[in-house]
Amino acid sequence: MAKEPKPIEELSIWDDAKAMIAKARAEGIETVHERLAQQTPHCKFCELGTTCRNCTMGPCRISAKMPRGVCGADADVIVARNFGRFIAGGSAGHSDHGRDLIEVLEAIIEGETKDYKITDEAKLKALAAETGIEVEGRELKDVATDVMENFFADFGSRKKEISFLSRVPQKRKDIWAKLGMTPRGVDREIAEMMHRTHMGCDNDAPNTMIHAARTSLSDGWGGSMIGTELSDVIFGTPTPKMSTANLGVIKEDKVNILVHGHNPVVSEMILAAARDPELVEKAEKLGAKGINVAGLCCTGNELLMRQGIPMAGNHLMTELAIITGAVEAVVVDYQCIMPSLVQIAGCYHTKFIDTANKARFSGAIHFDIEPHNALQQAKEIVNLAIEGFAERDAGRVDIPCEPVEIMTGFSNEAVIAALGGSLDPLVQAIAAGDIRGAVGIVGCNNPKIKQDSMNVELAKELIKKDILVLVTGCVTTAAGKAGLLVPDAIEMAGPGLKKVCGALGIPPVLHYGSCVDNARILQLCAALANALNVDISDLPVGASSPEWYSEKAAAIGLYAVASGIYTHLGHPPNILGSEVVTDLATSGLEDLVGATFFIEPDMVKTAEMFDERIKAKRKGLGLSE
Ligand code: BF8
Ligand code: SF4
Repeated sequence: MAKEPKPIEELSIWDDAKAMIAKARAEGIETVHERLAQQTPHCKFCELGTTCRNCTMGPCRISAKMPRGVCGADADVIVARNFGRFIAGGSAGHSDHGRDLIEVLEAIIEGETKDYKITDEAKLKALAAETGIEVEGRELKDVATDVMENFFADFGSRKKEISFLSRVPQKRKDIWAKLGMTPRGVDREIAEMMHRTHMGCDNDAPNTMIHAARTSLSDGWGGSMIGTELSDVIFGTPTPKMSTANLGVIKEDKVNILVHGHNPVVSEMILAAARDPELVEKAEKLGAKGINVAGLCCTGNELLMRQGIPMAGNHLMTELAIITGAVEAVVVDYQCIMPSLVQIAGCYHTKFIDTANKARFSGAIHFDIEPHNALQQAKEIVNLAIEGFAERDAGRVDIPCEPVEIMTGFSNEAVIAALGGSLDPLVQAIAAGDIRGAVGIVGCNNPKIKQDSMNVELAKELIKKDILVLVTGCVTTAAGKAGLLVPDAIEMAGPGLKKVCGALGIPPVLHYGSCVDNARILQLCAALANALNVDISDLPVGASSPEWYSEKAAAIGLYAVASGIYTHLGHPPNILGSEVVTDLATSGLEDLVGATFFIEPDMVKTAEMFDERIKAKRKGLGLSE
């Protein structure tokens, strides 16, 4: 018998979400919330992390009565192995995305594409110089070739360490070297994680956890950082700009195309095609007032940061956006795309289009977007969307709200430019206590949690305490819808933040990009630590992922901790079946890497924990309150 899903009021803090969940239920369309009810209660063994399917002597489940699997592995070994593979999955996602950017750079260099180009030459040269490549007196193409080869090598096994370790404070590198945690090639760490967790390899839980941390570091300082930096080189480094967010960005009188996924390689081309005068004219001939491209999830963040394209929603809004009935096409690349979108699109005139061979969806229209054919394929996709406009059923359209304003585009380069060319004013504001510290709130929605309740509450609690907040990923839309991403939000902040952000005309919550762009936050922390000649773990900073769900979010959390950043999670990963692993994650890592995870579902308490930590770190640096 079908289980009752939760009442709508308990599912989201947003009116647009609640209106669309109600519409879905009225129209008999199933969403993530109904499916969660069906899946609840979840398997206790899986929740604790004590199931193992790594060989066919099993599968095995560990309990007090059955303390060892068939091979003899105990709960500690099994939990650590499962967590290690979880981290490898997340690191692989971000990093394979980063590799795709190197391949686009390669296509540009080799003249295989005219659709992409090097947009930020200065940034390319700066990256080259930072990673030890000669720039002076050389052709741009030669510099670009060396950058490309260097980054490709960062994925392999020939390097002792990845290139961007040049950014890491020496004290941090010494800690990693001592623990055997220095990230080498990205693919190497991920492959080694899979090897170690094969039956009969790494059967010492703490040792497996150290390699999990190393794997995540290869993502944060490797794959993700390469993804962010090359996206800036190819599509431009973000600068501050205004945009809008929520389902109100979908326009009743326009052809609406939603881009969803992560990699700007696809969404930038869809945007370029949507601006093609011939296609705009065709849309107008068919009765539309133009073509509207809006973003979902992280590829939305990428377009928002660089092009100011509006944001329709985050993870739990992706199904609901289609339920407006006004979406002609959802164009996806990869990651965090619920397969259910194909079925929901099928309930309307919406075309669901996938574009990557590594992320295909049964029932979708498939286009293979490659560097050599990207714009032409994108134009065909936009054309399909335009033709779909005539099929829209006006009687089923409901766009539930007006959009809210947001400010975006805070790359480190933009922040430094706004500060007059160096980080010194930021360091001074921290020293003076106007900005007491900073916390990055990152990650997802999870249907187990009332959508965005924790993301928004934590941001509000922190800025009240003069703690600057940086947001990425799906927290962006949450903060934006709550009115936190506009300069007026200083009214919700403490006096110090109000003074500093007011003087700069910026919000107290800064949009720092997509999930791979957490690399920007790592870079900022490293630069601050270097400016103060301390380690990252000495800084009054923290990280949080209140509503996380994905392997990628876990990898982000772990690379933050391994980089020395105290990190909050709103709910635990599936590790509680091992005391050894849980204790290591929540306390033991402090002695090893100078930071731990803490798990706390209450956001007022979470903000207090960050406050305490920041107080202690300020004291350690000799700064007054
Ligand atoms: O990489 S925040 S739900 S969309 S995993 Fe996914 Fe989480 Fe959103 Fe972006 Ni990140
Ligand atoms: Fe069971 Fe060991 Fe095989 Fe895992 S590796 S399924 S614990 S026998």
